[in-house]
Amino acid sequence: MASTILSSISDTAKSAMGSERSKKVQQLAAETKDVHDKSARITTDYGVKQTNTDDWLRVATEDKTGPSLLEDPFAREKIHRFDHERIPERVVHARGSAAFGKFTLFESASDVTSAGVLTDTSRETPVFLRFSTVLGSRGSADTVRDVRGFAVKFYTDEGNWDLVGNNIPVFFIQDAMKFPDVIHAGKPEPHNEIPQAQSAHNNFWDFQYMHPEATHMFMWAMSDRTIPRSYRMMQGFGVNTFTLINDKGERSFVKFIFTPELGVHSFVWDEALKIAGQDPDFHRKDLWTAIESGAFPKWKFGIQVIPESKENDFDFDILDATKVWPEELVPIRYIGQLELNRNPDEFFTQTEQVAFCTSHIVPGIGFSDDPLLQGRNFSYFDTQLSRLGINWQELPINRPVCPVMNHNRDGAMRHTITKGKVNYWPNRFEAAPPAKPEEGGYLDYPAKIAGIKARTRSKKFQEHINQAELFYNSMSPPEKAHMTAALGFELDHCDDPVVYERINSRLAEIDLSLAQSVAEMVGGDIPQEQKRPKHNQTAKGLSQTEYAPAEPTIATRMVAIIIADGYDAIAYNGIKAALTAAGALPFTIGVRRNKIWAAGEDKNTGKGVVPDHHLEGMRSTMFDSVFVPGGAKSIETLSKNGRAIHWVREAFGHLKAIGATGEGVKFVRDACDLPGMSFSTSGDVVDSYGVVTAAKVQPESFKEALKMAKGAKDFV
Ligand code: HDD
Repeated sequence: MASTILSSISDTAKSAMGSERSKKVQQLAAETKDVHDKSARITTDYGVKQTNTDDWLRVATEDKTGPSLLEDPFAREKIHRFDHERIPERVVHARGSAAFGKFTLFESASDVTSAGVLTDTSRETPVFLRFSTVLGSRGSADTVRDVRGFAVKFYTDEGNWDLVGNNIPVFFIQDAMKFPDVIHAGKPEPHNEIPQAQSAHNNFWDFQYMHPEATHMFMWAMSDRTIPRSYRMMQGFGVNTFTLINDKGERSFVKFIFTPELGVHSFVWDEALKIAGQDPDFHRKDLWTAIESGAFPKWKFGIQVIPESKENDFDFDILDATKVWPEELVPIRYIGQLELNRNPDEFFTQTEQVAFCTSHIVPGIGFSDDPLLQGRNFSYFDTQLSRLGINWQELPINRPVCPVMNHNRDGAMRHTITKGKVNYWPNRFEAAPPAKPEEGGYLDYPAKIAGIKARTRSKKFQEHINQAELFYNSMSPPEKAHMTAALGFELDHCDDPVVYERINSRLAEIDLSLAQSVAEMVGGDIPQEQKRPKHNQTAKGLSQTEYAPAEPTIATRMVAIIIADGYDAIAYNGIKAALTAAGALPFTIGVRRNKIWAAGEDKNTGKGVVPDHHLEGMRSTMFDSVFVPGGAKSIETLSKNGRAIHWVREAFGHLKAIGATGEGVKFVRDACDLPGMSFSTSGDVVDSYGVVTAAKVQPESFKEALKMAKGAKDFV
């Protein structure tokens, strides 16, 4: 599908993309070669032009092919390079896709931090953002139920700041030392390497039960957040507690949040399941094509700040990564915007080789004693060694845009050549001294520490269920229904009764009716009592229904217009033009990909329409909406086509906006005529459950229904 969208990109969008040349993009340009350069010729890696790269040098006669010669340096180099192409994939978050962009501020946070990137409103800080799934390997599918990574590298004037977050604000564990356990339990099981990219298996759920601290996070994992419609429609959270230090040397605790301009939207589970097979690259393509077409995704950037003096004012520990800071207690202050506006030039050297480290912070930002963050600060740095080698920070994508100078030297694949007679400090030349604070040197906050050396966590780290209940209570009824179904699906894939029975009992600590519904579905004793008194509180900002965009929009939404010979050209062209004008992406789906002819169109003089796809090549799951224009002959053909009927029925089942005109109205009604379903037929426009049909084209009503696509989904 990507290629079709790309071919329709306007020149304006292309030139807008070309103009996005941040400091980082310019730096990379100097390192970039263009394979399409007409003067380029194939050379060996050592620069010798080659005349033949297809035939190994061998001893041969006209009628006999003799042995290949080991002496052929060209053949050996080519095979040798190929043999070593792979590097270890990331041990988690192996599958991802990324883009370049910029970060700008509309409000300075100088009251709480001295960091230039968070105070200088005139700056444009280049960023590289990598999205990922967690559990699957590099070749797994995009739309599986999983947490999504949201890792941002800010190339600031004071050095790289890496904010390595997720699309969920909490985590499974409190202490980094448990990370290998939680990941081993989630990844394919060790004896048979099954299942791939799934949390629906015994070991994952066994771990969840054994670690009550994971309860809050597994409730998020069972929510719609883990089946996002698009990377462009997810929030991003730094998760861990960091600190900010201002010019006066005052310190506060902080959490970082990104909220998408397009709102937070998800698939329904059946769509996600099907797309995983139908188009495993769905999210990757979605991001790529949105950026290529000039529809740059944007997020508001916010901070939640707690002054040091209030550190102990909460009934949870603010350093516990399994807890959110409810917005009623700590409001989000939105101060900036992140925009993605440029796709990478090459996947491996950029998206694969980018390496993030939570330990990479810049002056004005600090760590906290969050025990998960402390361990992460060791792990990321360490993992890059096995993935990329000791000089990984010299790789183009990882290099800062500000000067780098120090006395670190050598190591495999060192690129930088540092001139001079000394490689240590202090030295007799005073060469490359440390920076003074007034020169922008990083100042460690002089925190007072006292305690007993022990393997323990503080008392407030012991409570695990309050926020799990808070999250569940805060869901809308459809979101609760989706969570119940998600738990039903996941535990159905666990065949060890002890696993699902224990989870049923854990759920009874959160909400008895949830536990009962799940137990009913998955088996085991039905819990009979609420195992912990409920607090019945809710908090804002947890339900994704709260993140509808301020201005509802259909921009970048994909609409399939289904036609066969004899379609109504006025209705077809009308809806296509209206959708395009509103920034949506209409696609023509024909009964074949060869030309389709409109009603009354003369095949000798007419142009016909070449559809983007045919009905068997795509599925309704890949679109946000389906539209069927009238035309007696077209509808007669479609009515006899099982796949066409399935398209509409399936879109209806997935609660998508469906539109039709003229004869298409009856076709849609018949296809959607499910038991218990009724349509209001008053007036011209029929509008029920997101289905809009009209005798004539009614683009406005259809667009409204499409804007409400998520609203329609809320009827489940
Ligand atoms: Fe992690 C990768 C996010 C806890 C150890 N993590 C990784 C990536 C993201 C996160 C988005 C992919 C980065 C990329 O695109 O290259 N991780 C998180 C979040 C966590 C978290 C939000 C909880 C707050 N991680 C965590 C812990 C540890 C790790 C506690 C180890 C103690 N994470 C890693 C890693 C990875 C990684 C093994 C694999 C590849 C990499 O680092 O660069 O070191």
